[in-house]
Amino acid sequence: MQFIDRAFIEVEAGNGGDGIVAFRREKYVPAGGPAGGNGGNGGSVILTAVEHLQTLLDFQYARRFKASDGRRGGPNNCTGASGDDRIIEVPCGTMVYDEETHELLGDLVEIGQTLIVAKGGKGGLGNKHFLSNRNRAPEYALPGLSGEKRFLLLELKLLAEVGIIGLPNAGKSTFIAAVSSARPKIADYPFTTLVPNLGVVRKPTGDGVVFADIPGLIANAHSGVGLGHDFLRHIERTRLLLHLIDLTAMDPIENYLTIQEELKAYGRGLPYRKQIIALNKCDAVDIEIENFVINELKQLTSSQIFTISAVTRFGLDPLLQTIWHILSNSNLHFKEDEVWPEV
Ligand SMILES: Nc1nc2c(ncn2[C@@H]2O[C@H](COP(=O)(O)OP(=O)(O)OP(=O)(O)O)[C@@H](O)[C@H]2O)c(=O)[nH]1
Ligand SMILES: [Mg+2]
Repeated sequence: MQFIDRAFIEVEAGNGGDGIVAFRREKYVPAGGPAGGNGGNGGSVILTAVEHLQTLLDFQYARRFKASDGRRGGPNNCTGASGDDRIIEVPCGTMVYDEETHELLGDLVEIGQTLIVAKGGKGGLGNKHFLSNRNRAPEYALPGLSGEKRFLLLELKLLAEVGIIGLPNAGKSTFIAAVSSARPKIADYPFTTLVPNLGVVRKPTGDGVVFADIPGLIANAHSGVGLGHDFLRHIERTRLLLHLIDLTAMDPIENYLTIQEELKAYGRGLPYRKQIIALNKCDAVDIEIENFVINELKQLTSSQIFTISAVTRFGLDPLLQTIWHILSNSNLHFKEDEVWPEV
């Protein structure tokens, strides 16, 4: 499912350094000519698309970016040092708009692609530049020009990488609320979630991964029972399914099988998508029940099984660690042109 991530940032290029007025002062050269150097150019602010970012999360904290100013020119025709460019890394797919005019300044699609969003001011000319036959000793130089300053809107279409599936009431929304800043409705009745919620979960490396919490599936959802199964299209392009099972349910094993059946009925690759099973609400059941369910599930699937409590947060860290590990395996990348076998 697509979700638009937005960030507002302010970028300011460096000012050009001033040109200066100076004259050659050398022994035995009575009237040295003009020798004031030009100012250095200001640094520019440049966006560059990188592979290791997937969201615009970092811009919640850092919003203002300034490149450094050019230095003043020096005597003896020395040009001032140029200011350093300020490079800002953004994820591939970032669209860049001028916030005031709404003009699209660029779309950073490819890794390594760059876009100058604020151009550094040119350095001013020193008096040496104004030497002419009419004026052998110009007494003036130009100041450096100001660097450009802009407010930008960055937009990125995010794709959910992890889809959370399970029966109604399994705790899917509670889970996404526990691991992200998403605040979906949570209630102790089925079909609380009617439209998918997305949450961005931060990896230890700093970048975010998008999780999608979708409405609960029930038996025969594929024939329209409950909320039907159309919303599964929102997780068709995820790389991993997190299957939540309510340990307090009457028959957690049956519930597991129900969801597998519904994935098969939906097809389009979902039955073959890698799954991790999380047995939720372990805070509310005895360890014997937990062990029984784990043993039964092991007979049915080779998927990894975790025990968690979305409410007390028990077990969330090891589960997320495993998810990050799986996602770092590039073989799991969803391929745009993949043809799903009919099920
Ligand atoms: N004891 C306990 N209760 C939980 C846990 N996780 C969720 N719940 C409760 O289970 C109920 C259902 O939680 P939700 O997060 O709304 O479940 P859901 O899977 O999103 O449900 P639908 O949106 O209806 O599909 C709520 O009353 C939660 O407080 C848990 O780890 N332990
Ligand atoms: Mg829900």
